[in-house]
Amino acid sequence: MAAEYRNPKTKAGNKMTKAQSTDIRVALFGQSGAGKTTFLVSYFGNQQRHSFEQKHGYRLEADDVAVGNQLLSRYYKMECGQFPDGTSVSSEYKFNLKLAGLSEPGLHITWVDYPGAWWESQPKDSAEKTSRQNALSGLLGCHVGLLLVDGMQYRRHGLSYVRALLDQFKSEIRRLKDAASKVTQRENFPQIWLLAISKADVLSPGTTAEMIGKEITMGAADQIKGVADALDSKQFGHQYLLLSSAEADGSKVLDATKCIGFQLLAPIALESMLLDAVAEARKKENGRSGLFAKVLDTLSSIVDMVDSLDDFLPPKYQVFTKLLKAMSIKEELNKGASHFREKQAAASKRGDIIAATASAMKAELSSPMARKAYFNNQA
Ligand SMILES: Nc1nc2c(ncn2[C@@H]2O[C@H](COP(=O)(O)OP(=O)(O)O)[C@@H](O)[C@H]2O)c(=O)[nH]1
Ligand SMILES: [Mg+2]
Repeated sequence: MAAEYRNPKTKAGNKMTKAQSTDIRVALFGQSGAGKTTFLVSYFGNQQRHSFEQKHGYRLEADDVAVGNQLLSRYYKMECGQFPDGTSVSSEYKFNLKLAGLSEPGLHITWVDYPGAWWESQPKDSAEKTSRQNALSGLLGCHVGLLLVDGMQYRRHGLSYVRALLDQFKSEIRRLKDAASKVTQRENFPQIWLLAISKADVLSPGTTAEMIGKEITMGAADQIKGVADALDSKQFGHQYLLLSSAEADGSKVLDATKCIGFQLLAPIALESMLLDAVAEARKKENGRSGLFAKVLDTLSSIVDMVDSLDDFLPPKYQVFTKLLKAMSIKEELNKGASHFREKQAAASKRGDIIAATASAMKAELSSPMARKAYFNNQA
């Protein structure tokens, strides 16, 4: 990984077209049946709704209209009680986050779905082998990895399920790394990881991400370390998120609009990138003045330091410099969501897309949903 950081002057942002700027790439992993397909359908379906925009001040649109329509028709089936049919192909889904009152998207979010069935079997023919290779190159370069922990299995089998899942995931990561080393010169797996408990609607009421996060951190410490080592990521196992795509009763959807955790993903990803940059700066400056690390560490007063911040961001984060800087201006999250939504509206009025996006993200992080559904055991 270190080699990637050696030339901080390479400003990836200069080469990017507008559409590619600030595209958060998230890799979605989970065994088959864990809820990936349903998640992607509901993620888009719920966040493109008019009532969502009214409340949150932004909405998602699909970058490709045809893909959006296809996801929507599956979402409307969910509204009629039906979970989407399974799929076994890997796909990329690109969404634009549109802030109310602004015509350009503030952020792009691309999901790379990696079929769980691929963990469990060898490619059945050369076509599948090729599509696995393509999926692999899509995974490389993702900023964030999300591993789904099936909430239903967790409720039934507890930690023994989690331990087995993590061991299986470790083996899959090792296989992927071997495959990646054959096609590219260096692997570039995400460094930031979230463990997401899917189907959170089936957990007993009152369950929080903190409760589950602490249980897994203690009860599966050895398996977490195994995956972290395989990924070469110190981050793995620190962040936990509750996700639910709908309220359901067995295989019937009761309410497709009752989802949990979705709107936290983009802000958590951005905040994690910022903290990752802090850690990187600290490593680099070890034994030197430590000025930049200190400045970043307080997450404050870096208003005039955009270019300097750039020097400390790994190239794949550099397109986010301005947005990360706006996110980092210290402002207590306990000011509450409505404070940040007002700031978002004011920024939109000025046409300041970066400030508006940062405020929209901070509103989510300071919401009651974040306190219930998100836990970082390092914070
Ligand atoms: N209660 C509940 N069940 C879910 C949820 N998401 C998925 N499921 C169930 O899990 C099954 C498998 O989900 P699917 O998205 O196809 O999993 P995938 O194989 O990971 O893509 C669905 O058919 C539903 O029965 C959820 O949010 N809540
Ligand atoms: Mg699926």
